[in-house]
Amino acid sequence: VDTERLIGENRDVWARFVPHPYMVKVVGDPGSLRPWVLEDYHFVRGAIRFMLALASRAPEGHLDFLLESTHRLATMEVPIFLEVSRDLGVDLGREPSMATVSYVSFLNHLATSMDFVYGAVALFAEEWAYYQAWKWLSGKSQHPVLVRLSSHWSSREFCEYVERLREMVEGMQGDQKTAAGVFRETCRFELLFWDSLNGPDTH
Ligand code: MP5
Repeated sequence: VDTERLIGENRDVWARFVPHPYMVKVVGDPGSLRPWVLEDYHFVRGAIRFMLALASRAPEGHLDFLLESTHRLATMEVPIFLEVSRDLGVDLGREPSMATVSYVSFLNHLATSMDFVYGAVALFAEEWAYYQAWKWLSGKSQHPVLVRLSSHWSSREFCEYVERLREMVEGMQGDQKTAAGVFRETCRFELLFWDSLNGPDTH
């Protein structure tokens, strides 16, 4: 699968969330990050299940990488949400928006009913999207919560992880047209996720 092409074909979508107007708002007013904390906590809990489902179908050579990646979410990212929710006073027990629910069920659907390569394409797309979004924010605010978050998703380690995902997808056989459809839908879900943070659904 040609990842350069996947990225190139979706520049219109990237342009709408790097930077997203919500991110721009957060730089000026870090308190407006509260709905994101709730939504992304639920997204990450769902992403853990997605990655486990994907791992269960992984070719032998990619199994350990997927398990390590899932473990990283559970042990490194989930604690960030617990910490940030305390700092900003967010109740993580509230229910997520339908944008988050549908994004997660889309990912789980891919992992359980399509060939491994297409789930891997979606995983690459969502991680790449986050790397781009938080790299944009990096250095733009001194607020400790924003520094904490952007230093995680724009770190060198995270960048290397996204590159490993890209290499995995690049090295796999798959139908480029189907991969392009999955990649684009994932990018559009990512955009919907950010858009909904500005909307009434999450409040
Ligand atoms: C990611 C995320 C990155 N946390 N939230 C959204 C909406 N998209 C992508 O994924 P991960 O697995 O948390 O690094």
